[in-house]
Amino acid sequence: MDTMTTNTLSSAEAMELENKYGAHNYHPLPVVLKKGEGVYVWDCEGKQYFDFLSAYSAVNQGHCHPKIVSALNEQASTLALTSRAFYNDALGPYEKYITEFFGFDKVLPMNTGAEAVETAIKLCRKWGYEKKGVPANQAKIIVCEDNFHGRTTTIVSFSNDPDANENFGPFTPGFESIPHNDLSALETALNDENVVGFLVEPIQGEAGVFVPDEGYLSKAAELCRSKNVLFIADEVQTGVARTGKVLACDHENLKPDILILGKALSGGMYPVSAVLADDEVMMVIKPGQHGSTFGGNPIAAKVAVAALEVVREEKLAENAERLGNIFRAEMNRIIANTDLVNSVRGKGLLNAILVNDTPDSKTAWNLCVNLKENGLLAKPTHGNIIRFAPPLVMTEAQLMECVAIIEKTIMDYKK
Ligand code: IF1
Repeated sequence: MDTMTTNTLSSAEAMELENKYGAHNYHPLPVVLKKGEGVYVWDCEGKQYFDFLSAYSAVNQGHCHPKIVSALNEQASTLALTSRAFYNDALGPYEKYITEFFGFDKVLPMNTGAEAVETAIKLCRKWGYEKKGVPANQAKIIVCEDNFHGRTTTIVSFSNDPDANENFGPFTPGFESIPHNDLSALETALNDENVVGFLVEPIQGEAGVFVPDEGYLSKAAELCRSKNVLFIADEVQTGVARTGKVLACDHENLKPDILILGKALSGGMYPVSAVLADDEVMMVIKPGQHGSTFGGNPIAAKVAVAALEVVREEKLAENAERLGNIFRAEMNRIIANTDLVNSVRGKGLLNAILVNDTPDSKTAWNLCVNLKENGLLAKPTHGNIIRFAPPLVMTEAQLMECVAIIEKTIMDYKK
């Protein structure tokens, strides 16, 4: 094959190249995407699809949003990277904008979600030693079972998914895992005076869009406050309008002590993540104690401002809330007429259906392959769960087209 003709690659050729030259750390659906615009993506052969994954909620603003593209282009051709050894004229305005947007004193800019989680862990531990008075090296952070916070060695240390941590040890100590959505487990764990933080996804994404009971998050935050423990919300997936509010924590009018954002903070245009906190916490980090070459670079700063402006200007949270209600009602209507799907759950436009088969069955995977044939892209998680998370710029008419595709695919399915 002539590798100089990559611009005219067929889907089969592209898959063959990835398979041959790339590490096999993913098992993608057999579709090769070449172009995206709004809620649509196209494969190498020109077939159009609705994107119902949105790069795991990174592309909330839709593919190639013109406002975010032009922020990227303009800054890329002006100044891309200075490192933090020098100031740059884009970072300050971004920091002002994002802290006002989310209501915190300070932001620490990073790049990927996992780096932001690592940042939050370091920040929380340091606060624990220097403000709470925990003895050296004794700080403990409580996490939830079935969590997903990224893939660094420390983060996989507190995962209970064998795929995530098997043979990646030795692990970082200092984490205790409790069942998610269990206030009494949290209360018990908080009795340890060395606990400095509680790290939680407001809705567990990878676990299969698991929504905790109403009131769980606000009561958990209250328990943390009563024990002088930081409540750390990982909103990398749930944040930036995905669940029908700007933050999933907003559903319970809850302000975390540390907020972690990533993915849609850039509209998926560029790796941009952030940790937000008030001064009392953030100021424990002093020059030289944390950072990264790319964190807070001018492109990231401009792109993130544009991406957050789109959220406001296009009322994405409101749209996600409204379309999410319609979507779950439609799924429930379909579920009433089929044995193939048991239930639908989620908030805003972060939803999942539970396929009526065992987690080791191929049914959900096959359904996703059929959805793809019918023009809609989604991915199974944990074998029998299919996550549905379209870009939030979707219209009601487009959503109803998607519902029709999903309904047809389910009704036509033969085991
Ligand atoms: C992959 C899952 C989703 C996250 C939360 C931190 C991170 C993530 C709550 C780390 C990342 C991603 C990573 C992606 C698949 C995806 C995922 F299925 F694995 F769990 F979205 F549901 N906190 N989630 O969800 O952010 O370092 O990746 O920027 O391919 O691993 P990252």
